[in-house]
Amino acid sequence: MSRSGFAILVGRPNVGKSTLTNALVGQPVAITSSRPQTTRHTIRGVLNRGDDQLILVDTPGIHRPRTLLGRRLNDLVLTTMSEVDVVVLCLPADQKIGPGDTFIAERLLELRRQKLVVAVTKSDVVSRDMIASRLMEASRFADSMGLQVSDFVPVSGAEGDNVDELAHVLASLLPEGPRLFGDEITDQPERVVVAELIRESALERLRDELPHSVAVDIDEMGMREGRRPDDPLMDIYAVIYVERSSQKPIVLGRRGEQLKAIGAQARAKIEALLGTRVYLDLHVKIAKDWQNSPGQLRRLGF
Ligand SMILES: Nc1nc2c(ncn2[C@@H]2O[C@H](COP(=O)(O)OP(=O)(O)OP(=O)(O)O)[C@@H](O)[C@H]2O)c(=O)[nH]1
Ligand SMILES: [Mg+2]
Repeated sequence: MSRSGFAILVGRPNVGKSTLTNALVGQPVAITSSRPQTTRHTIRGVLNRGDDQLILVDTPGIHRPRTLLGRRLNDLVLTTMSEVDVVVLCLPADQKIGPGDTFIAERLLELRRQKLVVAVTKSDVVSRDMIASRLMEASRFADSMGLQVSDFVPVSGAEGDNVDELAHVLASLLPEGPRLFGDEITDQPERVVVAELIRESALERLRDELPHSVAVDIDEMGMREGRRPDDPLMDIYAVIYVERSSQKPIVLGRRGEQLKAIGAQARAKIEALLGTRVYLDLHVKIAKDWQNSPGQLRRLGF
């Protein structure tokens, strides 16, 4: 009998959840960056293993919220956790377990039905001995919290180490049942993926606190009419929103060079994803204090 179901990856910001999700799926479905709080949605990626189907749910890092957006994202993760089959708590191998993990573990105690797996992530950045002691530490932590853990798996999403083993462990914990998804690898609409790729390019280029202030919205997206069938072109009109007027010139850069570079980088990624040439029209606008404004959050899809 085949197994199918959902496994959610949870943990503090920046512990490697999205990198691991992409590694498990085998293709990028979630953007990643060195900045904490990169992921802002629950993102589903599908892995078919023989007859089994494992649906991974990447989530925003759970953190002490400083904005309305932060509170919404925490609530989103906590609600989504109660709807899946397996919860994967991600603890990075290069950091000690701390109060942020305790906060998450307390939420896990409230779950009834879900199986729990601990992934010790970023295993490539520490020695074998260190991995062993992290696994022990994680096991003591789970005991002290009163958490029942089905398995502890060291893994590196970046290097691919032990990713298949983790997939095997997760699939074995799923309920029996037929596939829930067809051939798609993610449930995200194309325009969401495109907006995320633009935001990823902005995150890579912008410094300091600015990445948190950026949101991307697609105004319009469609094939250009009147093109030869063998040379299609997609038009994409997108807006990068910042929170304050002082941030706009930073995103634009001198003579608009920063924005141009963000656009060029994003366009290459979008063309690779969609397999067609793209005309990307990017503008910067101010959505005043959007992370704390219910109206702006709604408009931006939160
Ligand atoms: N060396 C190493 N780096 C990793 C690994 N996984 C993630 N990283 C790096 O850690 C940083 C954060 O990775 P993400 O996958 O974006 O982390 P996340 O948990 O999704 O972060 P949020 O979405 O902000 O909660 C990025 O710079 C990654 O390149 C890993 O297995 N090994
Ligand atoms: Mg992420």
